[in-house]
Amino acid sequence: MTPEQRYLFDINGYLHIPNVLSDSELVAARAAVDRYITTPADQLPEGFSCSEDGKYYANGFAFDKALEALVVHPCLWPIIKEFTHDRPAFSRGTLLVDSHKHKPFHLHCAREDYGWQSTRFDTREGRIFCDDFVIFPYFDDVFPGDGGLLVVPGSHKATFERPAELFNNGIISTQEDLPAGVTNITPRAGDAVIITEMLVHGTLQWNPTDRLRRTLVLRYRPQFKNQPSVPEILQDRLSPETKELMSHAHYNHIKEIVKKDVVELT
Ligand SMILES: O=C(O)CCC(=O)C(=O)O
Repeated sequence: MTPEQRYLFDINGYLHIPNVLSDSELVAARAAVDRYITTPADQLPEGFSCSEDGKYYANGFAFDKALEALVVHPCLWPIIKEFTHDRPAFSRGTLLVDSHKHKPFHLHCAREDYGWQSTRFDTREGRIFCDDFVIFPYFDDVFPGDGGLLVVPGSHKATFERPAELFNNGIISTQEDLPAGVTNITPRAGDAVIITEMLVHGTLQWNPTDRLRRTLVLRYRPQFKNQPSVPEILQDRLSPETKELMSHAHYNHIKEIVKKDVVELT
């Protein structure tokens, strides 16, 4: 993690990293995403399915090695290790497909939904610690005016309750309604966005009718807090490195993958 990334994540609670995926990684990832979302439901392998509203594709990360590799992408791996103080675990990775037919997601965060004890953000020994964070690698361009991810920068450090009526009660449908203090993030295909679940976030309505907003929702926790939630049936598809990363482990245990600067899936 670079000093610039650490500084920005500390003050904002999120980080937008451009060009995480190379051109060939993006092409392979997009092909895998296309294949998942165009496969008829009754022909999908066990463990893969789409929600009724067509927005969430279960276990998208495990559908293809091009997607599984993103879980430990070399641009992200140092950050995953830092945030967990070298005790990382991956809990799940849904494929999110947002279209103009889907409703926007009201502003929310783990602290508001589950209480302040549920999630922590801290800095120690010159490093950031987060016990619940999400990485979104983007497969499509998002341009200003399109809609998509909203954040309230700095809200991960809030010590007061967010007044219910602030930010239009957390329901922000259009760009025109965007209140001061709320930011719309517009990543390009191949970029990644990282947020702590303590950050207040939501979405704007996706406006384009000819383009989708597709991203993986990759969720991480420290290994001693992790409750792996990937179904048993998918275990055989996964590389040993991913399985080790998903495993629950003691506070003092150092996983073999953590000893690596770069993790290659075997
Ligand atoms: O659609 C998005 O980009 C954000 C999704 C979200 O807020 C969530 O999964 O909690």
